[in-house]
Amino acid sequence: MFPCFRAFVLVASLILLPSCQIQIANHVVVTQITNHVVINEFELNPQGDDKGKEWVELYNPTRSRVDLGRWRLQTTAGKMPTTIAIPSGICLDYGGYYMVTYPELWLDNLNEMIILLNANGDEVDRTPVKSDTDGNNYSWQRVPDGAENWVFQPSTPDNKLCELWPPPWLSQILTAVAAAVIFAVIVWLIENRARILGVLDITSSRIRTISARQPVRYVEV
Ligand SMILES: [Ca+2]
Ligand SMILES: [Ca+2]
Ligand SMILES: [Ca+2]
Repeated sequence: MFPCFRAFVLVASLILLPSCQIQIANHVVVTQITNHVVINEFELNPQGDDKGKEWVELYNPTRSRVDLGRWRLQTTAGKMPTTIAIPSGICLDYGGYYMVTYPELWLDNLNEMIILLNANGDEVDRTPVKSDTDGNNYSWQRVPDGAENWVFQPSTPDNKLCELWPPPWLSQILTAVAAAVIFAVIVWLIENRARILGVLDITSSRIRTISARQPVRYVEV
């Protein structure tokens, strides 16, 4: 097959199909997910105390920007499965990552499975059941990113959110400036209401005068 045509087929399959087959090292062929955000990597058992150091990495392999606000992650193992809500304002462009962390213990080291739900509560993705008894920097991860192929290897925590315009800090400044301008206009109108009413009164009387002077025209039919 011609190289250009193969490239066209690859790009078209990434855009149009929910998944596609790609070849990685050692002639291994894996399925690449392309139609929804995935749980891409998770660290169940970091080195030392796990509290506050466990994390889950989300990845967007789709061609669309995805708003993750009010999406949730559910754990399933242990006595107290945990649900973590993603705050509003978090979004991912194509190829974006978001690391979900929690200040308490939330990922069991044994037989853990994590489920990703969207803002409507619909399941978007779930991991296979995995364990991590090593207590080091190894994590479970899709290899390559977004593939249905899970490998336990040195972790690659990534965090790459979409670029919002205007950025949140600029939005806050613009909102504050707009509120100040509106407040100043209202104060000025109140302080100058007498003058404004006088101008309006003079203008309306002049209009009435001009209207009264208009000659009457008769049209013969
Ligand atoms: Ca743990
Ligand atoms: Ca540990
Ligand atoms: Ca990663």
